[in-house]
Amino acid sequence: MAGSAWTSALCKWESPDYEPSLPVSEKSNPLTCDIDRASAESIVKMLHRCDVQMFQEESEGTYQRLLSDQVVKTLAEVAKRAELILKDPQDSLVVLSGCGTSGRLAFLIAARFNRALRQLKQNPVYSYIIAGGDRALLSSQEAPEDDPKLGMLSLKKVCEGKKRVLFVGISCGLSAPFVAGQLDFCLQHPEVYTPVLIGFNPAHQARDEAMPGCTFTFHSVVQRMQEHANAFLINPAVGPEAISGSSRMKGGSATKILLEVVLSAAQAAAFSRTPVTCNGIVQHIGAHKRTVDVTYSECEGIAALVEAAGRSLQGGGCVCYLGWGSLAVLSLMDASECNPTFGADYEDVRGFISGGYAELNINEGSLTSLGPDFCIAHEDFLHLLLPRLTDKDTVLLIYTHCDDVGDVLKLARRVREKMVNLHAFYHQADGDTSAALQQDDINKLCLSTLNITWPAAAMPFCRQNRTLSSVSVPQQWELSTKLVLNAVSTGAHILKGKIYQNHMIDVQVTNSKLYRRATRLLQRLSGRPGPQCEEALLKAIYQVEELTGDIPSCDITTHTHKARSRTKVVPAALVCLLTGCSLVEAESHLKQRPIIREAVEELL
Ligand code: S6P
Repeated sequence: MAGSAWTSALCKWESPDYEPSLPVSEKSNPLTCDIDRASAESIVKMLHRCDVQMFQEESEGTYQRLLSDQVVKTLAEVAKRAELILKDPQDSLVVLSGCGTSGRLAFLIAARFNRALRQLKQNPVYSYIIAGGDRALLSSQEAPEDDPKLGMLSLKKVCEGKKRVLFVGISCGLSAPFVAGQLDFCLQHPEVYTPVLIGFNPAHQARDEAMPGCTFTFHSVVQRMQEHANAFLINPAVGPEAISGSSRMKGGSATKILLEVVLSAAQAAAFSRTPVTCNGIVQHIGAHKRTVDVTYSECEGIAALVEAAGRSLQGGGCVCYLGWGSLAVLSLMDASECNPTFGADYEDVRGFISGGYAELNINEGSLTSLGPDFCIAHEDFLHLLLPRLTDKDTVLLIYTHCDDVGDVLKLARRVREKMVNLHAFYHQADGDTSAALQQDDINKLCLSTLNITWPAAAMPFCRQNRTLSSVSVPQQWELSTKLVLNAVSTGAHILKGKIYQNHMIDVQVTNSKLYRRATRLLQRLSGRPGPQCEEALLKAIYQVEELTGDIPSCDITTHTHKARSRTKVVPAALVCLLTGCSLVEAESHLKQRPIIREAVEELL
């Protein structure tokens, strides 16, 4: 796309006429409307442009952005609240909470900042909550997101006996009832709780839909927060997602950036006599922007991974991430998101972490008893998966030069004995040659190697101090790794034909947000009225040709519960709407054309 056309596409979504009924987080991104027909390299370039939108400046009269004065001011205020708790942690807690990706990031950040405190011989003050409990860190648990009471109860439990709590609720779409229940509870107990909400829609776009057993909506909670002197709303717009509604991508990245900016500033103020300032916050956000740029400057290397993973998924193979340290946590997260996002099987994309649950260190300990999909150690990979792998599958090693590169090499050799489709993705400081020989050996074993080299000036802390620099190295590696893995899994599913334009059609309809999104998508693609689309969706969910009995009068929770055991409901409903055929015929049409994009294109 030429320069000016690109600039106008970059900002097109901000126009009041652009998909006016949708909140920013659900709009489709004009930059990616052809992503379904793009090559691996073009996909990566499109994702780069979308990510750049996170850091765009506020244009007058439109949305507030990451670097808007008000956002930066609020970030500084929240950092000061966190600083107070760090200085006087007795009976106090900082709780980070969310659903899906937002909850996974709450875990990642709470774990890292607690680790930093322990290194300073301080007691941990951070706790995380994820809807659905720890199993949701590793698998798709979308239903608990709809339960405001569950959110409230889990917050109460974590905070038992505490006298002061800084609560950070994360909901990218300002929509999750689970988080709304928690914020409502905080507002009712201001003597203990200071509520903070992180999301990426303007306040008036917060979801205004009744929730089971509640007199409030997410929207009304946000309004109450706006009127409350002791509540904070951090909600810059970051632009629509590359795949509509896929908030694991920019929403997740921006959540990570915001939490790190706030908590790093608080830690530096509490322990390094560096007061929280707006300028410091702006600098820190700028460093994250550079991380995005450095990462995407390796477009070719990322595209090679997208292509390899895409080929594997197309050929019925799988993609395995073998990671070390916190980068492995990001790989577990990325893999777990493929099921709800692309309707993928849990075996399609899997993550493994060196050290398994001992390294992960989650609230509930080891979850291996839940079944093979919860076996996440490298040993599990070697015993359960490697014997079955062939050259059709892709294995990706993910590490940094601060990890045990000798161990990486050992594992690379084991994998290579079985299959050739092995790739490496690692971070390194410019000029760091400490593991050069081993790295050479790894390179020889791999079909492709993506090496992101970071300027040495930004990396003075490798090994020794990985914690308190305002722009710490792990933060850069992690964000960079998140971007690359999101590109790999999203790109691979696009190449597999799972996306139509920039919409995920085969979305799992497992909570109310996804149910509404599915209905809207059917309307958009079929041009039929909403009620007719909802009827088609329900027929596909219940697998009936006619809606009889009490199905139409059941609530969304009942529908989404039923949908859990069903696959391809949205594509089937779409085929019925477009052709007028029966559900049985639609399902057989989809069986003959498993590539959803082609099945849909043929009918449109
Ligand atoms: C989205 C991801 C979901 C969301 C979850 C919470 O790509 O698959 O699991 O993270 O639905 O969304 P939100 O808007 O409350 O942060």
